[in-house]
Amino acid sequence: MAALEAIIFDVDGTLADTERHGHRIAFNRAFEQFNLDWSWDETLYGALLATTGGKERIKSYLRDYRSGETVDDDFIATLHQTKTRFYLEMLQTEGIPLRDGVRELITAAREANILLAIATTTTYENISNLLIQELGTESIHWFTPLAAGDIVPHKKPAPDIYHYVLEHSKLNPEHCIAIEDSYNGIQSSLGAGITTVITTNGYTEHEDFQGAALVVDKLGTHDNPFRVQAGNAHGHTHVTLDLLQTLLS
Ligand code: XBP
Ligand code: MG
Repeated sequence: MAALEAIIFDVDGTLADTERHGHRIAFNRAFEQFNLDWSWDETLYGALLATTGGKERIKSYLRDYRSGETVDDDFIATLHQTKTRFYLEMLQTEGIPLRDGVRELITAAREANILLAIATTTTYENISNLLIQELGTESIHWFTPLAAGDIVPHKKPAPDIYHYVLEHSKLNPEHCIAIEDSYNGIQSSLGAGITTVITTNGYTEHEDFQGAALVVDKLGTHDNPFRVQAGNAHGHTHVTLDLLQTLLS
């Protein structure tokens, strides 16, 4: 039996529901700021999520929906910096809460000396500020490494970001569990050989999660149990360290 040594969390859609009312709004505010007549409604944004990474998402939008319009990479980078500024402003003024059960699982892992790490496509400041806002200033040091954004050449679904985490923590994938919310996320974690639990959200609930150890609608808590969408929860009502250990065995 492989002992559970680490939990590696995705961020967007997993730790918090950041996409629909967070990133999407920030992109639209940036487009307005630059007087662009681009507007991403909730449905269009769902389709655009097929591409991970904000700069990459803007490029795929131009390619697929605005043929004939060309902008250079420097402009996209500037536009994206503005989007990040709006996103951070939203985090500070409105806040984006952690999903049900996230705080409890992180607390339990810390008490049991299970290593915590982050493997995300989003910009570093987006995750560091979310953590500070929701879990306090010290919490950015709880995750080693906190791997984010352009730190690797290829974003999810490539496995690079999980390989980075494994390399930097000197962990063997057999002892890790990844928690993800999307098709692109699980392609990335499974690509690095890591057992993966999926916690779905409105944008991802109908995606293909072939290969997941378990698919649930939230991590859940004792009082707010998850709904199992695929896999065997072994009698558990929410995601606990015991359940994660059982899924590794
Ligand atoms: C998350 C993303 C991110 C955010 C935007 O993917 O794709 O791009 O939507 O973040 P995952 P940035 O949850 O699979 O890591 O604009 O900072 O890139
Ligand atoms: Mg995600």
